[in-house]
Amino acid sequence: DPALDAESVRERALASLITARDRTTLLTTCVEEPDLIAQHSPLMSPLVWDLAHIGNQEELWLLRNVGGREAMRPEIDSLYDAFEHPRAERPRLPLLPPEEARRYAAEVRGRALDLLESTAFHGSLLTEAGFAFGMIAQHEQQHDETMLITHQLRTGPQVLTAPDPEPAGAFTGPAEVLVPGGPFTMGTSTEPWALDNERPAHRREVESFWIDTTPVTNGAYLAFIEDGGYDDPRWWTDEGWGHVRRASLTAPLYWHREAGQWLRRRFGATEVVPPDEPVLHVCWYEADAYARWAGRRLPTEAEWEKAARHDPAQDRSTRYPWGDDEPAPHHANLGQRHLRPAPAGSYPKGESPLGVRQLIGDVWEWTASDFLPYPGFRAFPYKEYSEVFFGPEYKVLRGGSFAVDPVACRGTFRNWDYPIRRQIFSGFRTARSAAA
Ligand code: AVJ
Ligand code: FE
Repeated sequence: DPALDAESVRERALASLITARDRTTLLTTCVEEPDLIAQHSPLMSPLVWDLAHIGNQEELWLLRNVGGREAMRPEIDSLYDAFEHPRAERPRLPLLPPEEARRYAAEVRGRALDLLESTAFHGSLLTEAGFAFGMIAQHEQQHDETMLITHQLRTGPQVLTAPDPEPAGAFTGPAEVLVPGGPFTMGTSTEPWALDNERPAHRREVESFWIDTTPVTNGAYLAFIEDGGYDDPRWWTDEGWGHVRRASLTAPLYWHREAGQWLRRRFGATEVVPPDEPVLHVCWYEADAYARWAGRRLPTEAEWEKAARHDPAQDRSTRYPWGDDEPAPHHANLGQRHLRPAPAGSYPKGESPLGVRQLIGDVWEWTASDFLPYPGFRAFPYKEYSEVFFGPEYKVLRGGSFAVDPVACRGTFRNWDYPIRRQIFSGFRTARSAAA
């Protein structure tokens, strides 16, 4: 029944937009005005920029492109165009003050919800199955993750709290899982809200490989540190070694050693580094060096996706490691429900058919792969979402972190960043080829 179908698209779009705005509101009301305007790191925008940029993208794609409306405030467009002003410059722009930014985003949202009521979800690629609404909900959630990164960079007392994940008890399963070689389907042509870089579905050949059952833990990473890993050029690529020396890296971001203990700062609190938790805030070079030290390597992006989506019993790729059902709290640590990764080995109900855990949620996982288009890629709806970033400067991350909302996370979702970045919620797992 197409009428019923349209109703469920409308409901999902509405629920996703509301969830995103609730999160945005929380992240931009838990600090006072000076903290919204300040730049907490040259790597990040002031929070008030993200807020108005969220509204501006929603106005651009929903009100103007889908709805055919005139620009509400054409004079502000260039301020919130991410390509016109690098992040470091944004605090010096004549940005809308917090109250005005909030009002603008709310006005756009009111009109977008009216438009949602009258939109037909067929007949145009942009509105097919509610794509533009889903894209905008994902965009807002991506900036909610960005804003959470800014909160973590910010110094000062704790303003965000959340319950901890359930304790897991030490993981006693096998350390690694064999993924059989052969072709599998990578990417998607059917996921309605998948973004352009996840498309189209295509066959990919992968040789047999072993992959870690869980992400690499703080405890395992500490063994690398204590073995002198940061001082030994054998484990690093030339570029990685240059970077680790120049930047004087000695441990993951936010860690420091005090009275013989490793401590970390997390959203304004200082705590002992928990050994069973997936390591967080490492750059690609650190992940790659650790893997080499462990006698292993990072998985390629295709290997990661095969581990996450290939179901040997059905001989097909599923949407998530646990199957096709939407993520629920028992599957994965997503949505800023917790403000940290869950211990390695958590979420047995979220494991893949082969038994790989925590592929979705907890930490973004660095892969060995550069960010490149799939065969048959077509930029949609704008080439600045993905196309302009394709190339060897960016490495792909997979799986999403605790900070990612389910709407912006699936087995096909691709993220990317520079190999030096570590303010993002990044960790990794390792692999090795099965052929001896
Ligand atoms: C996909 C996370 C790399 O934040 O730069 C937000 C997402 N694109 N606004 C980013 C995005 C446009 C993007 N990443
Ligand atoms: Fe954006």
